[in-house]
Parts: sequence; C-alpha cells; structure tokens
Amino acid sequence: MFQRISDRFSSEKALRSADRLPPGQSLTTRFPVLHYGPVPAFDAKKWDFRIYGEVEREARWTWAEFNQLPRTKLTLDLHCVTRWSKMDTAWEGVHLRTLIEQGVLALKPAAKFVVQHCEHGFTTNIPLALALADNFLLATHYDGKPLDAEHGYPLRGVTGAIAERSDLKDVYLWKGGKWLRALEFRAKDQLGFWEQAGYHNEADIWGEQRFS
Ligand SMILES: Nc1nc2c(c(=O)[nH]1)N[C@H]1C(S)=C(S)[C@@H](COP(=O)(O)O)O[C@H]1N2
Ligand SMILES: [Mo]
Repeated sequence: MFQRISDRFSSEKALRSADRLPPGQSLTTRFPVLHYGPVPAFDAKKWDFRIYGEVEREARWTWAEFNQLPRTKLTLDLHCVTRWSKMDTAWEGVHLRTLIEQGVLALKPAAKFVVQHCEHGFTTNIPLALALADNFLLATHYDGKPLDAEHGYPLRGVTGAIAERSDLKDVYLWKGGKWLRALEFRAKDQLGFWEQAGYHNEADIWGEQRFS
C-alpha cells in the first residue's frame, strides 16, 4: 500500500517536470466513470449518427456505415475536471479532419463551433479548431477493445493531451460526449450540458479553467 502511494508520488513528480501533469491534477491508473443519468442501451437496428448544420451535405449513417469510415489510432493523456488524470490511454476511431480530406465531409465556411449531441439529450460544445485537431477523436475503441458501455459504447467523443504537442489546445475530458449520436456544426457557440451548469466554456487544463 505504502509502496504504491510512494510510487504514485514519484511518477507524479516525474510527469510534472515533463509538463504532462497539469496543476491541480492527480494520477490514477483506474478508469473512473463519470456522467449524468443512466447508461443508454445500444440497438444497432435503431442507432444512427447524424451530421448537420453548417455543412454542404447533411449525413446520416447507420452503425454498419459508420464502421466503414477511415480509422485512426490516438494516444491521449486524459484530464478530468474532478482532478484525476490518466496518462497514455489508447483510442481508435474516426478523425474528423480525415473525413474532410477524403471528401466524406464538407463544411461551410460559416462553421466555427461543434455541438456533440448524445443519448438522453446530453450535449457538449467545442470550437471547430479543436474538433479538427489531432487530439479529438470520434472513438469506438479503447485499449484495443470496443468501448465499455459506461465509457460510451458504441461511440464517444474523446479529447486530451498528446505528449510533446504543446501546440495543441488541451481541455478537460467532459468535452468528449459519450454515447454520441450527432455532430452539429454551428456559426455561433452554444453552451452544452455541463457548460450551462457552470463548467468553464473553454476548459483549458493548463489554465485550470474548471468553472465559469
Ligand atoms: N453523454 C454524456 N457524456 C459525457 C458526460 C455525461 O454526463 N453524459 N459527462 C462528461 C464528463 S463530466 C466526463 S469527466 C467524461 C467522463 O468519461 P469517462 O466516464 O469515460 O471517464 O465524460 C463526459 N461525457
Ligand atoms: Mo467530469
């Protein structure tokens, strides 16, 4: 027990000096589950994923169609506003910039913000620049396996920090919506569920933008 705690302190110290552990955060090796409301059931026959708003063509994909999209692997450090951080998490899924590059998705110039729409009406909003950045993924897999139900199966937004990529904007984990069903591209920003409840809209982990 004591050895485990002292190991954790020495890895926290190493990560802080490597600029990977943001202020006010502690390491965990578990994967905590955080959300409001019940875990939704998945029915492949009814599930769809929609893209709408400031786009050239709105889209609606079935689960089978979503699984045909080009895939990307991504390693992220996750930082939760409730002060846990989990490093080196391995994700796989669909990257929005790839969809644009391959002509699957075409945005209108007016698109500046993205709202993630999830089951049960949960929403979270991000700037377009973050939605297209290397550290945001529409994830179907965690650690080589399909997502666990409580972590968002079958699809979630996920965002975090990439080691050595200080050029990216890093935000708290709530900016990734679990049980994702649609992306709405918008000209104007619109606060999501936790943002309306008092969480900071920008959510920068290095500036500790936790609450507004
Ligand atoms: N649909 C949905 N997604 C959500 C939330 C939620 O309440 N509903 N909570 C967010 C919050 S506050 C956090 S910290 C992360 C937690 O993800 P995890 O449970 O996989 O750790 O999910 C985010 N995505
Ligand atoms: Mo959270």
